[in-house]
Amino acid sequence: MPRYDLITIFPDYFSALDISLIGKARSAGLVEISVHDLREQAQGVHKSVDDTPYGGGAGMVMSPEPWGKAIDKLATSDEIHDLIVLTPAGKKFDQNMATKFSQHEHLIFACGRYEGIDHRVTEFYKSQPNFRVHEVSIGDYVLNGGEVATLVMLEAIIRLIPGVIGNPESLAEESHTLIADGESIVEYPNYTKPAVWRELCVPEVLLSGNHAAIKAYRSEEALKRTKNRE
Ligand code: 6GU
Repeated sequence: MPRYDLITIFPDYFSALDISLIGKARSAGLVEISVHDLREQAQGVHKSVDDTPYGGGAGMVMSPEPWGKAIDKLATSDEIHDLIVLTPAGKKFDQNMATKFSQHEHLIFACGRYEGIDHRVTEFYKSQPNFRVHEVSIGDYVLNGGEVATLVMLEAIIRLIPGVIGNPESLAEESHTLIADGESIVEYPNYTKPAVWRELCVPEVLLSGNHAAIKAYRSEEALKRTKNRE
């Protein structure tokens, strides 16, 4: 079963993982998620996890020592661990990345706060043979920390794990399904009953029962939507 370890100073963010599809996947034993409080690895009465930046500048930087301790506790020498460091400076997360991560057995999410984690943490784990390090961003905007980004990634990844979605056919038809060489297409528009709502009609072809015509119409609409997004 795939294992996901989350390291954060705000474990409460992850109560969302108890509900809906992810909550069900966890209780069904399809995935294992553990949340770890970084502060438990901090020293002293104040359990401080950050300090002022060398070289000066605004804000605080997360100290390497608590991170090293927290990550080491989750690792073994005979397995490969994918360490995902959440940072706005990382590689942009997309469906292709979600697919790859969904095939890995052990993901560790390092949720930094403030101005980020001391750079030596990524540098150190990149040098370790049992780690693959991925610096990931979920988009070109700044969040206060990696917690929400981790929730976004987990939602995209876990729904791809076999057995999590009841009808796997719905995965094949949805938006961002890869077609060729990294290209993806968004989904055609969907309609349900009633056939007329606020004087707006469902496209005739969808009521025709002509499956070939419906298929052609949907491909055309999907292509139009994909082009309009560029
Ligand atoms: Cl992963 N972290 C932060 N702090 N901000 C972000 C982000 C991550 N992705 C986009 N903005």
